Amino acid sequence: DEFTRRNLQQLQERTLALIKPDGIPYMGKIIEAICCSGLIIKQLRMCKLSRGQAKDFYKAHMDKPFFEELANHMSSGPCVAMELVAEDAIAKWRLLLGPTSTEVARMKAPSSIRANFGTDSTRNAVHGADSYDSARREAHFFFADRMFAPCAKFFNVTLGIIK
Ligand code: IDP
Repeated sequence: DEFTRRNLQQLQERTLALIKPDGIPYMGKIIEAICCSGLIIKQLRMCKLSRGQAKDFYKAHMDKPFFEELANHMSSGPCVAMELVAEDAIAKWRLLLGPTSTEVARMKAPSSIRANFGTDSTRNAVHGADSYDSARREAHFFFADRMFAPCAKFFNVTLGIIK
C-alpha cells in the first residue's frame, strides 16, 4: 500500500556526496565518518573535473561573487564522488557535513566534517546535495552511466576521469 511504498522509498533515499580537492588528503577519515554514520556508500568514483564541468556542476551559483573562485577550486585537483544510501540520506549527510563556512561549522557544529577538515568558506572539504532534485541531478552528473546499477548486489568502485 501507499504507506509501505513511502516507507520503503524513504528507507532507500539516495544522495550525492563529494570530497572536494582540499578534502582529498583527509579522504580516509571522511569515508570513515560516512561509514560510521549509517550511510551506505553505493557507488564511489574518483575524478578530476575540468573548469567547465565544475561550472556546470555549480551552475546554480553562476551569479554569485564566489563563482569563479569556486570553479577554480573544484577543478584544482581530484574529487571523490559518492552515491550514499540510507533512510533520510539527504538530511543525514547534510547534518554530518555541517554549515557551509568552516568558521561557522567550528562554532556551531564542532564535530562536523567541515569543522574538522575545512579551511574557509570555499575550501570546505565536502559537498552534499541539498534536496531530492539536486541529489538526482548530481548523481546523474557523476554516475550517468551507472544510474540503474543494482543496489546491494555489488558495489562499483571506479577510478577514472569523467567524460
Ligand atoms: P553548501 O555547499 O553548504 O550547500 P552553497 O551555498 O550551495 O553551500 O555553496 C556552494 C559552495 O560554494 C560552498 O560549499 C562553498 O564551497 C562555496 N561558497 C558558498 N558561499 C561562499 C562564500 O560566501 N564565499 C566563498 N565561497 C562560498
